[in-house]
Amino acid sequence: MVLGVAVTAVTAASPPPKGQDLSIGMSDIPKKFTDIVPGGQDFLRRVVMIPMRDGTKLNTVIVIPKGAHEAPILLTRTPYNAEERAGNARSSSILASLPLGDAVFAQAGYIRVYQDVRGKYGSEGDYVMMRPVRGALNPTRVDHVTDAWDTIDWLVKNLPESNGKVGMIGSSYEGFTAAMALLDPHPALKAVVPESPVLDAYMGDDWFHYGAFRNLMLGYVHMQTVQQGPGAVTPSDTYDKYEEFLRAGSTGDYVRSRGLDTLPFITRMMAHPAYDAFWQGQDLVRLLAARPSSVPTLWEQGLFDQEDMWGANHAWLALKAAGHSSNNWLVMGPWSHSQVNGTGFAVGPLKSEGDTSLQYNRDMVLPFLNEHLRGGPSAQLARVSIYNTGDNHWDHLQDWPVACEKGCAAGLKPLYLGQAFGLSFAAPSQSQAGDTYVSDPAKPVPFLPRPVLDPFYGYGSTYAGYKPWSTWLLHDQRFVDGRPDVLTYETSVLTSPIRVRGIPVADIRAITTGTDGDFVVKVIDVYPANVPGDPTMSGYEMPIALDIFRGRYRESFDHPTAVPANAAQRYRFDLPNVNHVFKPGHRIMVQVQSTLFPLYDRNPQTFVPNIFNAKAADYQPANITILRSSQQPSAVWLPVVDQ
Ligand code: PG9
Repeated sequence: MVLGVAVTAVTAASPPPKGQDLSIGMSDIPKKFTDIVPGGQDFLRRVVMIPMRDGTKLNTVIVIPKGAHEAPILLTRTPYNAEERAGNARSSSILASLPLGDAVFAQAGYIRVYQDVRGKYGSEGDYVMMRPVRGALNPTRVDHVTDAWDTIDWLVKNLPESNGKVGMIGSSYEGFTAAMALLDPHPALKAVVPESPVLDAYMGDDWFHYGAFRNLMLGYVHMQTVQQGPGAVTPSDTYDKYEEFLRAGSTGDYVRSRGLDTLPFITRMMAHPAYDAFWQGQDLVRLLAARPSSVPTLWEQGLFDQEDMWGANHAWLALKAAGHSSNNWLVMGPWSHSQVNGTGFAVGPLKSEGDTSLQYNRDMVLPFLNEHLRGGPSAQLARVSIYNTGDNHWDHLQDWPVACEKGCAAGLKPLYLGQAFGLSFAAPSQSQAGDTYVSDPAKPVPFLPRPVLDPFYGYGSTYAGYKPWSTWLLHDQRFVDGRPDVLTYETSVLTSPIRVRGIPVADIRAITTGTDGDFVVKVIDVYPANVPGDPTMSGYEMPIALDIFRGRYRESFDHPTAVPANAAQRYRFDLPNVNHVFKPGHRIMVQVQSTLFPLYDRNPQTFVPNIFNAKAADYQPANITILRSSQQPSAVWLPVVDQ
């Protein structure tokens, strides 16, 4: 019984008058619906499955300008969903359809192709994270070298609109697949543009930096490898990744507690904490230098790439050392990771003169592709183009670095850590000098102000226009320079400019009471206390180069050794490229610390065989003394140039 509800009987009445039918059908979804794009489309979009030599078919989206004839092809091989990467299929114009970074190629009439790598999204086959080249690490018959070859072969035979010439382009993972094609290029592959390519993920790209593991990339592996399509964010009960990773214990404990040890690539990384044959065998920098191609290649590197700071510039240097500079060019711009695909007016607080991403795509990449895929005219590119982040313009150079240890136009100049936390180009004269801090793994130094959010998701990637992850390398370091475990050295206010153009080298001598430990070194441009017209930059401590080095690898990356407690040791490592001017009124600052958490895993500071599996008792505070005596000087070697 339903109390208080009047129930009216519904009776089968006579049908309503014509035009007033109130009844609903069985389904509002028609069996077939074809979109009508008003005004039609100025491009054709074909989605095809291209067969590879082992029979596996790869999902490929081909966007062809209507009426194309003798058009060059630009190919990107992606793990990020070709159908999405190729833009909006329902736009009326190719320009609105393709992603922003493709605009200049669309305008120039290129055929644009995006393909899912095997095992991802619409492609058949098995997905292997950064599938290594065939051989010891990859027993199958296929890799990105063969897949690129087979794809190009199919494209030139099946696209009557094309001129039979193919270029490859792509950033990050897509840069890696582009670079892979160079190991055995198809004869129709006429030019390649690897952009922030992941080439050595141990030394300075995504997974490790000089042996320190990048915790925050675990979420990326989770998303990429839980399933063929888009994956999910790692479940979390804690807003602040700092707190979450700290509470978990070791990185291995974090992984196991979330079931991530069932993801094969994560277990492979954990099984290879050192730079052993596993990492060396997939170091594309050395593979490319050992098998250099003659394909014209334009390497692109962001100067503030928070993910892949290593690949492009090291490939260029290695190919130059192998005698192959004549078909290799290098562009280094004021960009965070993959910013060349968006707009380039600024990176963090550093504003550029105009849209540097557009300048790069329009004035460098397009002429380069036109020269090699269309037969000219000559792009007249300088061998190296690098943005000058001090003077705010492009510098076009015939070589890089301009200043280096030997064989360059200028040498490196040591800027010594000095007494009273000063910095000086004069060598120290005191003996026994040093500065001590306690590095406590229970209180690691954050790499961004807390809360530190997931970099690839929600507010951690963008919050009210602020992009914490993509600009962290430029974050104002005032948030840590008062910490007792961060040593901050600085020059007095500069009265004349100091120009740096090359690769600074951190050269730290230190004593620790522990048996392992990390060193983070930052070179910072300190703005004047008052910047008229731009108060947000007043006193800003802007890093221009920083990195982390894991102490156990100071003698060898493949054979780690315990750091002898209480004995002076030297830690020497290259920092990222700089082309900068420290201006009058500014100061140069160097900071030294031992943690950069939770981006990098904590070193327990007790030598253990595998840091991924360190136990709670292994995490011990250590007294670290940075030496700055005449016998044991610490310095950052700067690539100082006159002009
Ligand atoms: N940096 C991303 C990546 C992560 C891991 C491996 C390869 C690439 C990317 O942007 O693609």
